[in-house]
Amino acid sequence: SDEDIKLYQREFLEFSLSLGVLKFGSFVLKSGRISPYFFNAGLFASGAALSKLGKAYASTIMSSELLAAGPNQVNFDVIFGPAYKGISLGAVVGSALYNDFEVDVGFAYDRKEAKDHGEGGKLVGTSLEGKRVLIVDDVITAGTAIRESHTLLNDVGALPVGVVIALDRAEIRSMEDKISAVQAVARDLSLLVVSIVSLPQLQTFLERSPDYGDETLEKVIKYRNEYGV
Ligand code: OMP
Repeated sequence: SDEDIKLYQREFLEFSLSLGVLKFGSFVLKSGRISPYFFNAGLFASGAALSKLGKAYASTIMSSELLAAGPNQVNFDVIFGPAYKGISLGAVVGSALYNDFEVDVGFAYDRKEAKDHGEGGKLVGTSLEGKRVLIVDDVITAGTAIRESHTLLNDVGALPVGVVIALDRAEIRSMEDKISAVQAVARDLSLLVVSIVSLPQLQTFLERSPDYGDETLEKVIKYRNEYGV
């Protein structure tokens, strides 16, 4: 592969494999495509796993164009975690940004259903009105969930500036539309999308880690040739 990988990206892939978050085999995706690998972020399911996950997201943010001028400045005010998976992800990312980089941004999330008592409303956390917002999610394949968050944020007067995800599967949308969901989100919604790792980096990782076998690498290359951007 032509895609280089950084130390924290290699460590993230090793750690995901050790937890069974990243698996090789044969998996049917939401899209119906049959993939030789699958990433199940729901298996980051312990204090240690969540802590390391938050650190990997924070490192990605702090080595991306989400940085602003000035020491440890970012170009967003609030992290938004879409229900359900984004809620815990957003919380650990916000916590890691503070612990590792002394960046203190707000945090908010949505409910799937409105409440009829207590704090009420669909949104919980810091106010989003007039704020620059970073959306935190796990995997983007087709990008459906991101578009919903974008609409919701616009409706409350927030300015979505970017998306951070763990894995960009970097697959073409269709034979007629050979850009990825991430590229389409960047183009249609003017959002900067950054990921801890992407499919080309997974290939590089496998090329440098013979332990996972030639067969796995070959299947990933074949899948990338068929569906990769
Ligand atoms: P989109 O919302 O279409 O971008 O697809 C992302 C969703 O696909 C994730 O939130 C999962 O439900 C699922 N998924 C994974 O979690 N991991 C994968 O490796 C692949 C998928 C998928 O089905 O494409």
